Amino acid sequence: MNRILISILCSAAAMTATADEKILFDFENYNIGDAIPMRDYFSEDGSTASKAEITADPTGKAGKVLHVKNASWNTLAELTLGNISADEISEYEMIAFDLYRPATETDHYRQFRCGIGDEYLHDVENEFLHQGDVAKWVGRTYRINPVSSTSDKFYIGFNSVDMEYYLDNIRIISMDSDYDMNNPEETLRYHADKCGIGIGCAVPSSWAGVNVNNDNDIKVKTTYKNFNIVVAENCMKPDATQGSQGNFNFKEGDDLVKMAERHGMEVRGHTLVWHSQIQPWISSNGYKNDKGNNGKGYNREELLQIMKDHITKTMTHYKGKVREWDVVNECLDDDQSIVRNNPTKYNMRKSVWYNVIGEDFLDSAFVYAHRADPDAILYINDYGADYKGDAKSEAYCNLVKRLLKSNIPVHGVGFQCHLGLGVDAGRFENNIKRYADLGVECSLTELDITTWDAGNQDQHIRQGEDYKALLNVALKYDHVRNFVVWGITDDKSWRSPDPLLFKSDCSPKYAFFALRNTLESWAKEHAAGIEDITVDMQPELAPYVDVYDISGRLVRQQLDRDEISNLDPGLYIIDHKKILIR
Ligand code: 9MR
Repeated sequence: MNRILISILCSAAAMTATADEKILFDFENYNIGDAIPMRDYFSEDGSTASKAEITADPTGKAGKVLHVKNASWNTLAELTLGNISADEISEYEMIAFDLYRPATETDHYRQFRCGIGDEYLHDVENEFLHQGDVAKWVGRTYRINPVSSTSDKFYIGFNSVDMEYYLDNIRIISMDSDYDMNNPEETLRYHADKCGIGIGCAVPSSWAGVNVNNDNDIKVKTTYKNFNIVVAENCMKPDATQGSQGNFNFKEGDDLVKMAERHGMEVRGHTLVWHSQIQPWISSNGYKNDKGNNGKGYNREELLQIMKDHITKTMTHYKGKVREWDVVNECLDDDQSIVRNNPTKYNMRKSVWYNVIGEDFLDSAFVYAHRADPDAILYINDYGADYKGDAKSEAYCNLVKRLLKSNIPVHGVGFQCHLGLGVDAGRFENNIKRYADLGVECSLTELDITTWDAGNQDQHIRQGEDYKALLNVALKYDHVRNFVVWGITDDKSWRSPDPLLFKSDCSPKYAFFALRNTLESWAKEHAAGIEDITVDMQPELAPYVDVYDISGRLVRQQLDRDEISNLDPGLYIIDHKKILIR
C-alpha cells in the first residue's frame, strides 16, 4: 500500500503570551467598583478630582478593566506593584497595554506617561501620539526608560484635562532582538514560509548602489536571507525596459530574476502600463499625447498596438520566471468625490492611455497580459486606496467589480500602502476583506510607514506596532498573498523619515523585530497543529488530485497522488484540506 508523508494544517488552541511578556496588571483580582487612587504629579500633595475605578469591559466581554476619568491635567492612576521591582521592570524594553477610548474621544493626540515612584518609565513630554481607533480595544506599546526607584507605586495615564479611557493588561515586553541573518530562525523569511505568506521587498538595484549579482553585498544578502519574494523598484518599468521604441533592455531585471532563482525567491513584476515612468517616446509627462508621429501623437489603434507589444514582449521574456505582474498601475484619479453621490462609480486618471484609447485600455491590458502568460497572476495596483470609507478605496473596489463583471482576467488587487505613523489597521482590514468575496487575491505591494522625526526611538516602536498590526490583518485572511515592503534600508527609500525595516547599515529596526515576532507567533499558533502524519492511501481515494493554491487557484490538475509530497514547499488545498508541504 502506498504511504505518503504530508503535513496537515489543523487549527490549534489560542496561544498564550510569549515568555518575553509579563503582565503587571490585568485587574482580575480587583472587585467591580473598587476605586483606584489618582495623583496629580505636579501638585504638592498630589490631590486631584480625576477618578479611576474598576469596571466591566466596555465592549461587553468578560473580565475587569480600569476606567479613568480625568478632571484636571497631569493626573495618573496609582497602582501597587506586586512582587516585581523597578530594577526587574527596567530589564524589559517596552511597556504595553490595551487601550479603549469611548466613541466621544475623537481627539487622538494625548500624552502618555508612566512611572515608578517619582521616576518616569516613559515620559512623552514633547510628543503627541496617535492613540488608535475609538470604541474598540487597541494595543499600545512604549519604550521603557530604566529607573532605579525603590517605590512599589506604579503610575500610568494619559495627560489631558477631560479625557476618559479604559486600560487593561498592562504588561512589560522584552523584545527578542538577536539578529544574525545566517541563522534562518532569526530572519523574516523562515517564519513567513511557515505562515504561507509572501514576505517581500522592492530591490532598488543600481541607482542605490545595490549589485544584485553580488551575493556578498550586505543589502543583497539582507534581501535573500529575509524575503521570499522580490520586486524591482524601478528596472522593470516601461521607461527602463523600452527606452526607445522596439529596443528592449531586460538586463537589470534579468539580474534580479537570477538572484531570486539562486535563492529560491518568487518575483513580482512591476509594472507594465503606467502614466509615470512611461516609455519616453510615448509621452513627455504621461498625460500628453505629444511624442508619437513627430509630435502629432498616436491614435487609438497605434497606442493599443504599442501597449500590446510592450506587454507581450515583456511578459514573454519573463514567462515562468515572474509569477505575478502589476499589469496596470495607478489608473485611478486622485479625486474620487464622485462616489459620494454615485456609490458604484469611479474616476479614471486622465493619462495618455485613457485619453487616447479610452477606459478600455485597462480591459485590453489585462487581456493582452493573460494571453502573453496564462499562468501569471495579474494585478491591478494603486495607492491611497487602503482604508475602507476613503473615496478612492470605494472607487477602487467599484472598478475591480466592474472589471470582473466584464470577465477581465484580473486576479489580484494591490494596495500600495504608502502610509505614515498611526496606521488604521481596522479600516484596512474592512477594506481588504470584502475582496475575498469577489474571488481575487490581495497583496500589500509597496508598504512603507514614515515616522515624524528621523532617528526617534519612540516613533520607531510605534512604527513597528503599525507594521505588526497590518501584518496581523494580512495573516488573518487566506486571500492575502504578499506583504511587500518598498525598499530595504531607510536611507535609500523614496520617502523619509525612516520608513523601512533596516537602517542604512542593514541593521534591523524595531519594525523588523515586530514583524519577525508576529510571524513567529502566528506560525506557532496556527501551525502548532501541523504534524507530520503518514496517510495510508485509501483504495477509495482517487489516484489523481487537483491541487489549488491558497487563493483557490488551480495550480496542478490531475496530479498523481504519489507526487503530492514532491510539490514545491507551500500551502495548498487538496481534497478540500489545507496541506502544507515543507
Ligand atoms: O520608489 C520608486 C522611486 O525610486 C522612483 O523614483 C519613483 C518614480 O515614480 O517610483 C518609485 O516607486 C513608485 C512605484 O513604482 C509606484 N507607486 C509609487 C512608488 C513611489 O513613488
